[in-house]
Amino acid sequence: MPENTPSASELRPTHPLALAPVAAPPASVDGFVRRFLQNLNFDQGVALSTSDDNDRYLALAGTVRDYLMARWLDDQAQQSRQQSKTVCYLSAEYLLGRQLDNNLLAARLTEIATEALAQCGIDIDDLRALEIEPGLGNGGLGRLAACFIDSLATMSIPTIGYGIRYEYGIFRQAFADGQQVEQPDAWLRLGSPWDFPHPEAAQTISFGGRTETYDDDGVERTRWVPEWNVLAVPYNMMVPGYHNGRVNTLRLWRAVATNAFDLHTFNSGDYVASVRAQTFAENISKVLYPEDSTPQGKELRLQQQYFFVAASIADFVEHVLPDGFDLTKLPERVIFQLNDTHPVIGVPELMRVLVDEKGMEWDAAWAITQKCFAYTCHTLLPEALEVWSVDLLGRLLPRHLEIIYRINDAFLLEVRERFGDDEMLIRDMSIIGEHPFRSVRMAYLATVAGSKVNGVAELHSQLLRDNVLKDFARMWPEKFTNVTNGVTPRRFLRLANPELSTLITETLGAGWTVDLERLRGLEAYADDPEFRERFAAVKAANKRRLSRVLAARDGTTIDDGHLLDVMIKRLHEYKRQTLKVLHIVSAYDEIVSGRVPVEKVQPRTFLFGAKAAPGYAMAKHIIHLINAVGEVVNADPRVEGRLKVLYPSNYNVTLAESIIPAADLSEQISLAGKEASGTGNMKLALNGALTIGTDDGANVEIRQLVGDDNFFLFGMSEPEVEALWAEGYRPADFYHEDERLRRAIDLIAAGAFSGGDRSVFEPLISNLLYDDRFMALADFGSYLDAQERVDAAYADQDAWVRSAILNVARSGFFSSDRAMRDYLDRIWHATPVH
Ligand code: 26V
Repeated sequence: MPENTPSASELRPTHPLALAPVAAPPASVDGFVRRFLQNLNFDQGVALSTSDDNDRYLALAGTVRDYLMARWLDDQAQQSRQQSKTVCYLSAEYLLGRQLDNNLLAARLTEIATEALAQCGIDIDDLRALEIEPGLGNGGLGRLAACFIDSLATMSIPTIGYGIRYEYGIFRQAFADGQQVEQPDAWLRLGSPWDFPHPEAAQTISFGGRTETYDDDGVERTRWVPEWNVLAVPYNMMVPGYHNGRVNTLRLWRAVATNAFDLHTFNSGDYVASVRAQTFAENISKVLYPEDSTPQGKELRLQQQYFFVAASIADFVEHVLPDGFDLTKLPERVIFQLNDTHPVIGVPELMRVLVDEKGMEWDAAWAITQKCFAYTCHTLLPEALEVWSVDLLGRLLPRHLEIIYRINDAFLLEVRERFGDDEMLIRDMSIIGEHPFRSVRMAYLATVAGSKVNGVAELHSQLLRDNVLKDFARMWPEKFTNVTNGVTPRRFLRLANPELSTLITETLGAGWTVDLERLRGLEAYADDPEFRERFAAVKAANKRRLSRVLAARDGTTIDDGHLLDVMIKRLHEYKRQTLKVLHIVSAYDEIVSGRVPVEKVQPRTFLFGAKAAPGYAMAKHIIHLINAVGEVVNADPRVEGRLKVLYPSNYNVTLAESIIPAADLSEQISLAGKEASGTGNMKLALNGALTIGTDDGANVEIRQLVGDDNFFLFGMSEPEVEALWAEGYRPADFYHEDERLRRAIDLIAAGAFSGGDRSVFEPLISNLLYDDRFMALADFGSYLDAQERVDAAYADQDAWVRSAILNVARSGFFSSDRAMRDYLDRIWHATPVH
């Protein structure tokens, strides 16, 4: 290179175009067509005439992205300039659902894009159908994270969602002979137009090794000497706000082997072993763990957790904060929200960064750390509370274990000061548990470290304070708060239910999409015959739409006049899909035994959607039973098609968007005190389904809001559940005392749904009769009575539609926008930046 040629980094742009900010393409049909064809030609490398649907989908996605890009670049630049606080949502899961429609809607491009493609001879619906949803979550917790980032963008809150870019998301479910089989979810197979890799912003994440102390100018300090590391490469996704021009960022990390990886093996000549070791490192972001309640203590899972949290903290400190930022001011600039315990290893990580890397005093670092984290708990099941064996944690993250010990020592001193030397209490509250093995209790660590701890519905937060975390609540009552969950009205009403949305907008005006309390205005129309008729017509149209979707994928249909009764959620014993099956079997038994004349039966379609964790044997038996019952009931001529059981496989966000608007009845039948909140319950009520439910999770608040007349309550309350346990629960007693229950169970046990083979469902039956941890039998009678009330209510269509309208009108509270306002007021104290 000649001496005086400037290096690339010294070059400064002089061309006027290079100085101007990026501009969005013109928001017109012509502008869209031009950009779309450009993307097709130059990005996909095909002509319109030779392109296939996937090329076109990718070009369309690219075009939408181009429109959002200017705002995104702007908002990212602003993020590092501004002095305001950023919400960093740390979540191992984001169950996003399809992106295309949401992004078109947010950018007000739906009509333009539809028309532009039509002018290119393309039906946009054909392309919509191609998108594989990123299923980077298990269920409620992951979907909640997706709703929250949508609301935060819509409310112009500076936010970064941090998580993991799993190469394989939640497995695809198929059925073979009625039993679940899992298939890998290769969602990236056809390209991923919605994210951008940024290898230049990669972080090196270390593992293993040992710690050592050293002398730093007379001060003894500790450092971590790790054994191996992996690169975390960020992939950025756009999170556009609704009609506000804001685009926030979801930053998902992918594990890539470092070049320096295992140089030792490499140099020793074992090239193949060294390459194999690299793939080992890349396994970290390979697959989402499909268990959603029983942590298995698997090393790879802990690697995932540390991997994404360490990368996120480093990213924020090094790339988002300005150079030379005074870290004592960190709490003014960030709140790290811990979505359950999965990111809690971030607590000792931030301590390590502040103390070991930045040279801060322990106490100062701890004061900062406590202000920077807040913790949301999403469960009540004791077996779902995550613990890591000290052994494993010490091996993988030796420095973090030391830090956790020191946090615990200081904390237990505080406990002694407060409550005296009560050794039982010390043992109960210690972050380190001793039985059945020495372990770190992550929920306790989060509670000790967090500025706030919240549950996700009123009842859940109450039970956290009274049971699960009661000693901590006694120590720090002001730390505990509630934020009832919410769902985004953009995806789950505006997009999923366009006809109802149109009806609402015609009735109330357009503002409801960002101010859901306005739905209250519909109350005035609940008694208006014309409005009722239109509302009922929308529901009927949505049922026909769902019927077409099911026909296309499974060849099943929903018949006119059927009450659509849906139970859509993960398969778990506490959610009690079994109770639902027992109801179906009982209704079937009434018909075939001639006790109820078939023409008296209210036609109903029972629709299930549920995946079971692959290792959860009992859940898999229940899936098998649902399918087996469906096969018999659907085929029995004596039923005359009045009962129908549908179980479309692979329930996901996309399918939910078809089912929810069509539903009449929402099954929320968990044992009281077990479902932290539920969010499907909110989506269904918001779309005009009536709930049959226990007093559990957010059902409590739904019932309070919609009113007892518009909700079918049944079952024991949480205190009644406690009382029955205390008294000694014997499920077989209920079996003997309730004839309908006995007949239903006997029918299954006799092999009526297994070709006469009594062994098939034996494990399930004995579990119910002799264990029944979730008291399905105790609530059965009350459940059946409530179902009779449902049938009676449905017979009066006018009254039913009225109730459905009132459910919509009174569900505004369940917007995730409201939930975000609650987090902002009670926990985050961040403000919008417009
Ligand atoms: C737990 C685990 C355990 C280890 C393996 C992987 C894994 C993945 C996820 C989870 C979280 C389960 C907790 C959860 O999803 N809770 C649900 O959170 C919803 C949102 O707050 C709430 O509506 C549901 O009631 C609650 O069950």
